[in-house]
Amino acid sequence: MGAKRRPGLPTEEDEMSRKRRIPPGQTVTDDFPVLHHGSVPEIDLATWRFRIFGRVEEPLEMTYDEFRSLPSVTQVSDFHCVTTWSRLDNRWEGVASKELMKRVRLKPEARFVMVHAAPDFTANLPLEDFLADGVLFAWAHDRKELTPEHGWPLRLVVPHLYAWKSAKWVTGLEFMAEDRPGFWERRGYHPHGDPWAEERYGV
Ligand SMILES: Nc1nc2c(c(=O)[nH]1)N[C@H]1C(S)=C(S)[C@@H](COP(=O)(O)O)O[C@H]1N2
Ligand SMILES: [Mo]
Repeated sequence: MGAKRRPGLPTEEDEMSRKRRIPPGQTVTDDFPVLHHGSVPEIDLATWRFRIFGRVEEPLEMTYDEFRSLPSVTQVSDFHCVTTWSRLDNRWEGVASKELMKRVRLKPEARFVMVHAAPDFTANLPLEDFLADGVLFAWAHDRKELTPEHGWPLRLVVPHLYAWKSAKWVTGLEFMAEDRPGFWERRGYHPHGDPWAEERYGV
């Protein structure tokens, strides 16, 4: 059924659907650029902790082994950096935000989350964006363990927002009643960062 495929050659339909996945003003790259503020932190798994605090009934602290033993998923998604490169079909492996949140009881007023990461990095998200499909804490990319420069031992992936929300070297989550700007948001980036609406800078 449908159009005949010549193996290895993309059909016109493939090209069209690929184009539909590229937000306005973005250009696809096959590389995996490394982008962050500061230098790659040195992380010791023995002392690494993931902390959940703020507007929660009980704060939570997890070791790396505990985090890695949570039920994991593999998800393929696109990655859009505000500096205009997009990388399609990234295969991430890790723990879905929804899975992690089965272990957390939020206070009723919790509506936003501040993602905390090394070195001194933060990114804010509305709860519904944090809990969206495709959001996960990843330790592997394209079947390989993350490299230090891409966020090993753990990074957040929020594929439906610009990649500055996808904090590398995550260390915890702070649940908040009110929104507060994170690292880039304080420096002029948009508080939300939807690539389809080109929420790049300012409000
Ligand atoms: N901890 C931390 N995470 C970060 C950043 C950062 O400066 N510090 N930069 C973000 C930005 S702007 C982008 S585009 C992506 C890039 O991820 P990559 O280096 O794996 O491509 O990481 C995001 N995560
Ligand atoms: Mo970015």
